[in-house]
Amino acid sequence: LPPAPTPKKQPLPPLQSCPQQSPLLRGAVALSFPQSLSFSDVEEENREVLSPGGQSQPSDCRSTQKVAVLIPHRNREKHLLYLLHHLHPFLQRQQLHYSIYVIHQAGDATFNRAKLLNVGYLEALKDTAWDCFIFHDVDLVPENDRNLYTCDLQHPKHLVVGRNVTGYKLRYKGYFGGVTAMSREQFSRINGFSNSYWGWGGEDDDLRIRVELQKMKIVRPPADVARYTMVFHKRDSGNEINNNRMSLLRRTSQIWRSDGLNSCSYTTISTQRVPLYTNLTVDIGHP
Ligand code: UD2
Ligand code: MN
Repeated sequence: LPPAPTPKKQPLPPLQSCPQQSPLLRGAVALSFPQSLSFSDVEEENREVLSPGGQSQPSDCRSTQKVAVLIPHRNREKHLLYLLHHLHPFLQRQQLHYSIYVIHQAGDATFNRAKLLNVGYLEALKDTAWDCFIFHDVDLVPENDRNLYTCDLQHPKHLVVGRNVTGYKLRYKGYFGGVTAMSREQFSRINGFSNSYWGWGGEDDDLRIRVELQKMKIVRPPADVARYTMVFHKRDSGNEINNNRMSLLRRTSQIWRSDGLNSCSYTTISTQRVPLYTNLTVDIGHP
């Protein structure tokens, strides 16, 4: 008998780009925060779609951007749970190729949100050449899936116009806190965040100054879309108000070139690829 012909592997046709507007969007959705929700419930909800480390991509089209969501974290497990519960389906409805990174500050030295986000950017790029980064507070849950978690390639984007706790009004002109989206290139152009803001406040204004120094503008989605629910919390211990922030802010234009991504020193203690996210536990030092 002649040898059986080896079956030729049919090459898969290249995936088409996803449509400009995802057909899965629902607009404003009612958010729920069930008391009894657990991490295994949320894992179960997403079992079919997630790869380890909280990564997903649409199965039938190619996402226009690859997006890394970076969440600075310490001691806010319940907030993290609610955010993951809402964010995974939200990002999937937007047909994004994405991954969620939680950057966990080890130890009990003063918290440093901005430095953790720099670490997240540097570490996430070791996995994939992400196009777009979403810098995301753990306690803010987006209310409307037309608030797209993609980057504007011209200008940094501020995604939080309004929050339930402030009557859905922009806090002040130039406000740039909470959730922001910057392309890989935009963030590297401004040398990332400052590493020098220990404790609460100022780091978001510093980021705005860096953006303005590069002659970029801050763009925002329409107010009826850029709405968030902030899960109630008090000021954390270990994140006391930074009384030094005003004097730091006066020096941003002189020091941004040498204080940022290029001076961010830290030690990675562990990288865990759990089902819902990649957890980076890092020692970022102290003030
Ligand atoms: C505002 C900004 C926030 C940041 C902060 C000042 C909004 C919606 N948010 O948040 O982006 O500029 O002021 O630094 O305007 N965190 C922990 N554990 C801690 C402390 C902080 O995980 O012990 C993380 C967590 O992701 C939290 C974020 O840091 O959401 C900001 O801290 P916050 O929520 O206490 O500050 P808030 O709500 O005034
Ligand atoms: Mn908050």
